[in-house]
Amino acid sequence: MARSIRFEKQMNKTEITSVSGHRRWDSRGRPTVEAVVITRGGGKGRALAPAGASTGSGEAVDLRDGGSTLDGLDVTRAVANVNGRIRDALIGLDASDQAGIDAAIESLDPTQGFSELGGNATVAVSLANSWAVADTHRVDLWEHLHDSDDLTSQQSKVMLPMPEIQIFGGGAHAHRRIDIQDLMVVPVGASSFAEALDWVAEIYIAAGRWLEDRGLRMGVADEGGWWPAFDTNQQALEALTVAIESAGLTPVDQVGIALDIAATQFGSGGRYRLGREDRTLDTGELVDMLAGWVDRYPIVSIEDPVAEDDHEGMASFTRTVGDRIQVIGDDYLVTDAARVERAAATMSANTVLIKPNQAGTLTRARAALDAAHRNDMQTIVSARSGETEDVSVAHLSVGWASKGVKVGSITRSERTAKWNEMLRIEESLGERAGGLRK
Ligand code: 2PG
Ligand code: MG
Repeated sequence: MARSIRFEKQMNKTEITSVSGHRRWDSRGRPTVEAVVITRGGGKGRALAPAGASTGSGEAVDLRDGGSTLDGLDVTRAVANVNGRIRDALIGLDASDQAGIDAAIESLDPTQGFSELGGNATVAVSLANSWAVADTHRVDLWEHLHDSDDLTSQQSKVMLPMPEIQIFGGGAHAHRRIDIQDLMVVPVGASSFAEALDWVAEIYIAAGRWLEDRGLRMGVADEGGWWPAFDTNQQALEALTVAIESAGLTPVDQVGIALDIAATQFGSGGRYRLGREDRTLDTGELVDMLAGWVDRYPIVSIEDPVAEDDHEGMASFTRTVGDRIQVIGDDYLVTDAARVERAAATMSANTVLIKPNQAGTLTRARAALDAAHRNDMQTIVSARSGETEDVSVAHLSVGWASKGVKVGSITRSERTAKWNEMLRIEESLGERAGGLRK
């Protein structure tokens, strides 16, 4: 008898006793949704929804109030949905059944992309739920999420994802001074996360100095990278290559370049407008231009080289350079398992960006990641341009064994919150730390 009472208590430790939604602020000074989930065992999970600026049309809906206050960007309706329908559906359920929790949320909203509840409401609750379970068991979130087969190589070492870190911002994150949205570095030769960040910080300093010397330093972009007054996209690539060398690092062997072209922002229907350069390219010309850059610069990765509707362009670009570099689908795949399967079948990308808020729940994001890994595609867990102190993506990238992690630059606290969390995870591993995924 005593045994069965103890067993019951054990079983109920992860029962959800409280779900609440709160209105908080993000890195662009816009309101966002925070969710808190509490379990019977005293576990508490908290998560905040991020927000994109260059979003794919197939993403879960970021529900905003509309109207004139705060540019229509308030989230009181999404917060109310957490405190109303979502809360009522989840109280009493077992938080440790993440798929069941996410299915319960899905059953409340039959629309594509959670347009009634708001993907910002659903992702905050879904993530908060996983934090609550981890806290109930007193383990780190990454450990709670990890599947030991994914993580362990020889001697049970845990490998950490390779970071892509922004040095220059452009596109929608920097008033379109240049068309490319993100110019990042990838410290491919670093042996640990700590060393990777040291290298990137040196490159960031060198890039800032280079800009200062030429009077090109304007400020910082949305994700903390420099926002320079470049006149052409190619000038940005030259500057980045020089910055890597000035930091005393060797392009290719030690540090590569990753670009997020975010081409949906400046093209559709196979026509691409390069604003500052005053040129319009068709898909073939854009693919040729980017492939030419791959030949000339130490580029290891290109994301969304063409617009989200340019399926043929993605396939053609992947055919051209996919055996040499990562070709990443972000707006193109929107963390959606079915789209990932299609891209695998048509070989129109070889890497999938995983953004939980594009999917709307952890279970859907995980399904996209699993679809990628099943098809021998790589994955990169990514934050958004609108962020907070939330560090969920750091834990997802380690726990889900993604190849990479992308959270913006090495400045601004909403970015360094994630990098610092990666350092904490690496330190906590001690002897188990297996270096970076290459
Ligand atoms: C992207 C992201 C992050 P946003 O395009 O990959 O850089 O930007 O969150 O604005 O979509
Ligand atoms: Mg992108």
